[in-house]
Amino acid sequence: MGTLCSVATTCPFCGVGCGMALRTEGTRVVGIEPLPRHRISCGQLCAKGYAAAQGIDPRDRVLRPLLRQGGDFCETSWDDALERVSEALRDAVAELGPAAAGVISCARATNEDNYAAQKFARAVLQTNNVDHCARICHSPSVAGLRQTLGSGAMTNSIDDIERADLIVICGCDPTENHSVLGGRVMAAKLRGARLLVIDPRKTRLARMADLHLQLAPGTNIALLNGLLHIIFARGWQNREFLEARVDGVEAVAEKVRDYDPARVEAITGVPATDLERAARMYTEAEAALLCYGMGITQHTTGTNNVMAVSNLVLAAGQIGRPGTGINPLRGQNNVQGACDMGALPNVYPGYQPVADAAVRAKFASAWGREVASAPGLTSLGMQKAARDSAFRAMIIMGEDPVVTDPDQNQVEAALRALDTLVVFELTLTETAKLADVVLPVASFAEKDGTFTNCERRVQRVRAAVPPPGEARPDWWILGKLARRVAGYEGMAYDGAEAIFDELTSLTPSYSAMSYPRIEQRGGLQWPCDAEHPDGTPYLHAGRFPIGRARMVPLEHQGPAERPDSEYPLWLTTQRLHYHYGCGSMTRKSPLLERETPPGLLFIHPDDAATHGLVQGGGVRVCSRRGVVETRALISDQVPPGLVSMPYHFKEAPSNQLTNDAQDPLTKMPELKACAVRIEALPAEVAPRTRAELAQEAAR
Ligand SMILES: Nc1nc2c(c(=O)[nH]1)N[C@H]1C(S)=C(S)[C@@H](COP(=O)(O)OP(=O)(O)OC[C@H]3O[C@@H](n4cnc5c(=O)[nH]c(N)nc54)[C@H](O)[C@@H]3O)O[C@H]1N2
Ligand SMILES: Nc1nc2c(c(=O)[nH]1)N[C@H]1C(S)=C(S)[C@@H](COP(=O)(O)OP(=O)(O)OC[C@H]3O[C@@H](n4cnc5c(=O)[nH]c(N)nc54)[C@H](O)[C@@H]3O)O[C@H]1N2
Ligand code: SF4
Ligand SMILES: [Mo]
Repeated sequence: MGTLCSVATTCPFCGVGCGMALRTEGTRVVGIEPLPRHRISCGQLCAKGYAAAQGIDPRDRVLRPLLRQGGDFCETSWDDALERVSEALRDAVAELGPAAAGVISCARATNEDNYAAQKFARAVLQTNNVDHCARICHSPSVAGLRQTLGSGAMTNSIDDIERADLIVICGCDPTENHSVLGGRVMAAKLRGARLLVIDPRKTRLARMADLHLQLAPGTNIALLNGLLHIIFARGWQNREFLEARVDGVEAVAEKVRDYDPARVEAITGVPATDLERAARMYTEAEAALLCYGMGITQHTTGTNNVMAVSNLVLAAGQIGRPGTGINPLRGQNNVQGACDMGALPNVYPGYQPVADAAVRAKFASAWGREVASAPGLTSLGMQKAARDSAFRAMIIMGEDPVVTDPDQNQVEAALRALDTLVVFELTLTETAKLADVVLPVASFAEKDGTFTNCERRVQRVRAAVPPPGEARPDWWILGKLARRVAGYEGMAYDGAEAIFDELTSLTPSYSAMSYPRIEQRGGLQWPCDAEHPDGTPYLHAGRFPIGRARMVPLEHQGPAERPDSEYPLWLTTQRLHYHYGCGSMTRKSPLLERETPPGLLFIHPDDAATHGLVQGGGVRVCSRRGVVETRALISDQVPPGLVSMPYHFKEAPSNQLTNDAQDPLTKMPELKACAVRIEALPAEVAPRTRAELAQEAAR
């Protein structure tokens, strides 16, 4: 028996960033313990955190580089695999230019890995084709809040939940998805804070709330304009704040005149009296903390939805103080960091624009390589270009788009159309199964680095055990490829800290950070620079990064696809507490796996009765794009006319059905609203999995 050790690190699942200790025995992680003195989690973890060791168990991992041979994979050496990948990348670029290759980075990996991914795309492939899952997550927050406030991150800190007398939860479900943060919201409510929830579903917090505005899916702008209508009509706006710090107030006041409570009730289904109560609660609060999530961003109007939330926050002046703010709850453990590191097609690290020639010159000189000036393609843009034969080689560093991107059949068609698909993964996901080369990567427990949580806090990740088999950190692989593809030695790092030191020198908001300082301070929140050496717990205290904030007049538009006679129900998609993303890690835990069936459809009792569905009965769900069979979960969590599916289950993938119609500015697809029809399966027929349905279709 090896000696038991304990290594402090950060949870690899959601953006709360709980602290955990990995208990190791020899070269294995044998258990997870909470850290009682951790800055955020204070000794708590949710069920996923406790199951993290099972998610990375070596028995289920890719251990050696794999090469496709016909329908199978065979193991090969690193030397051979790296040579194949570099050859494919060189060929794609030689044939069609740098725009024919690209990298999908990973919001689950470290800042050091993400910095390396965008540097590889920009300095080695010389393209801005680099993107990651923020595209289909909070890209509208990055774009919308940059326009209105100058920064797209959470303005306040998780601790501010305790400083608010009103908490507004709009289009997010934190007890399930940011569980330790959600627990603090419940505690705040129990000690007397008021709670306002805006969500089409009756979430756990909606049931506890002082007021729940149960709006129809995709009617956010109408609802928020309706609240502003009341606020301006009653003179409840924060005049002093608006005069001192905000532009564009008049145009918005003018626009929202059209959104009287009766009209807004007709569009959203929310009673006019509740709108009035909500407007009063929000403007009367001493300190109102607003959190929002995917219910706001995952729409074809995502960026406008975000700006509509921002209008409300500014009108009430609920920003720039402790206990207030506009807080997009960033989802993945390191999605804030992946954005900060510039794993996006239009910005370098620290949101320095690709369009700015001085910025390009700064990076070209720091890296000693020419860089591309054209903005790159987004993740779905690269897929589209692949289907159009204009894009040839893709590296996917730890995402599972076959399960997690909208319109699964189109995603598969794009990945099959590539000359070469390279996937860096822990396990053989549905996406990895389509790859030409799979490269084994080290998990969070097997590498050093940092994650940036949702409140902009950069925290340490520490290697507790060696990677299993021949797995290596993502940055190591990219460094080796850089040498082979372009003879570039500028990525031959000897460890994660060297990368961190390089990235802080080029990312102004990280400039006063270092591993020792992060260690000393229990994490550092950006901006952390000469002016704020100890970091910044809340943003926009005296001024906005753009000087004065902007309010923007917006018109309600509604989802791209709506129910009709053929597809009469709304479908929305959601998460479940016990599973994470594509499920590739959480579904390896028998403890988590026993908590849910492998796929389900939430449906209201009235709709279930109309369709002859019984509790747990099989149901077929069809949209214009695909078919799924699963089991019904009859519940008043959803209102009549709306059904909801989680997206974690490859057996019953909701992304067979979803619509990839996109927000014009950010290319965010409409994952939260499309039209479906359902039919009950006969009692003796079990739902078929996606693989079974596909086999039958192929016959
Ligand atoms: N257990 C678990 N936790 C996770 C994840 C996971 O997969 N599993 N994923 C992580 C990631 S990547 C993310 S981004 C976060 C996401 O966390 P959340 O933002 O909480 O994500 P969702 O559950 O997808 O959607 C939130 C809510 O939006 C509501 N909604 C749908 N349409 C509308 C609308 O038009 N208006 C409004 N106001 N609300 C609407 C839904 O009913 C749902 O309750 O969670 C993170 N945490
Ligand atoms: N219908 C519907 N679809 C959705 C959503 C929705 O609400 N509804 N939400 C969307 C959102 S918000 C998001 S963020 C996406 C998430 O979509 P994905 O990013 O595809 O989801 P994850 O499950 O987080 O997949 C990450 C993969 O990274 C691997 N991984 C973990 N750590 C590392 C590492 O260090 N290096 C590497 N190379 N790999 C690693 C894991 O094994 C896992 O397979 O899904 C989106 N899809
Ligand atoms: S709340 Fe998020 S960070 Fe905390 S343990 Fe759960 S999954 Fe991990
Ligand atoms: Mo996300």
